[in-house]
Formats: sequence, C-alpha cells, structure tokens
Amino acid sequence: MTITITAFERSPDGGMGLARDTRVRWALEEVGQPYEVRPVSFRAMKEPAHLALHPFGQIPTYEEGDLALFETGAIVFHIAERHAGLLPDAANARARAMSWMFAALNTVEPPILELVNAKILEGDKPWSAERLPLVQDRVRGRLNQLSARLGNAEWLDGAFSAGDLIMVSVLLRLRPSGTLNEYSNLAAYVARGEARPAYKRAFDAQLAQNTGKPTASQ
Ligand SMILES: N[C@@H](CCC(=O)N[C@@H](CS)C(=O)NCC(=O)O)C(=O)O
Repeated sequence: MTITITAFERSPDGGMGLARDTRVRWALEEVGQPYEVRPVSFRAMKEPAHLALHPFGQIPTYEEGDLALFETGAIVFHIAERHAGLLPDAANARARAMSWMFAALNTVEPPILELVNAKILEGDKPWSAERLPLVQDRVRGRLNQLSARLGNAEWLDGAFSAGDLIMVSVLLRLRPSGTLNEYSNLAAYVARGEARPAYKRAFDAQLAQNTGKPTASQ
C-alpha cells in the first residue's frame, strides 16, 4: 500500500532538514519503506482538505490506505511497530525505547521550541533580551541532564531505536544556535545520527524538494 506524507511546499529553513517531515522520512528510510510526498503550501495547510487530515493544520501527515495519522511521535511509532529496525524485540527494551521517544517530544523538545520561538517570533520585542537568557538556561538544564545520562554511550539505550531517531531530530533544531556544541557527547550523538545512511537519504530528499535540485544519491 502506498505511503504518502505531507511536507512544506517550501520549508522556511530552505532545506536544512529541520521541518518535521524529515523525521518521518528518516523512519521510513530506516525500515526500507518507499513513500510519496505531497507538498502543501501554507495556505493549503489551513484549508478543509488538509484540516481533515491534520486538525491543527500542520505537516507532516501520513496516509496509508484507510489510515491517516498526524503527530510525528504517533507516525514514527506506527512505522516502528509495523516494520523491523526501529524498536527492540524484547518487551522491556521496547518500552524503554518508547520512553525515550516520549522524553524527546515531551521533555526535551518544548524548551528547544521555546528558544526557537523566543529568537524568531519574539526577537523584536522590547523584553526579548531580558527573557532570552532564561529560556537558554532551561534548554541547558535539559541538555545537562541528557548529556549526563548519555555519557559515552553510542545511543540512549543499547542499539539505535526510534527513541534516538526522535531525540536526534529534536536536538538538530538547536544546531543553528550553537548550543549543541557546548556538549561534546551530544554533538557526537547527533553527528552519529546524521551519519546514518537512512538519515542522509531522508535529508537529501527533503533538500531536493526544497531546492528543486536532485542530489548525488538521486
Ligand atoms: N507536534 C507536531 C508539530 C507539528 C508542527 O509544528 N509542524 C510544523 C512544521 S515542522 C508546521 O506545520 N508549522 C506550520 C504551522 O503550524 O502553521 C508534530 O510533531 O507533528
């Protein structure tokens, strides 16, 4: 059955891979599932046809036969459940990998998004300079904890899993700020994620879509 995802027609990041379709593409590449992409404009995202798929008018969405999903956590989990390669077989290890997926989305991503918003959406407000250090401290608080837990390990809990896929995707959003480089183990962790062939294919595909240029692997 054909899998179709939606992505920005033109991502605001110009193809840096920070839009959330990249994590879904990455998951599909990891498990070797082909997929099609339906690009949507900002206007189309808020129109009834797209709102029927995504109640909040966002990307990405995922369609497969009768099934339509939104929210990257749910989409990646669905992919990981149905195909080998992203969740361990052992029940407890599987549950722990899911803990990391939720931790990435619920505990690590919110302060990172707050930082992104503080810079992009609130940077011109008179109180912005005063607030920014507080937001940055909240991000560093989480990164300190994550860095301490990861230590010298390659991945968060044994073999690479959907938990790492989401965590690396979330941390990548920090790259433009330079904050990631303050944590050498986290920077190396993200680099390991980016070095995975499946990530590279996903990244190249979204870049090609955003620039209109095919990449070396296409
Ligand atoms: N929690 C959602 C967030 C989705 C989201 O914020 N998507 C962004 C692109 S990365 C979007 O569509 N932004 C445009 C908008 O909200 O109007 C998920 O993980 O899927």
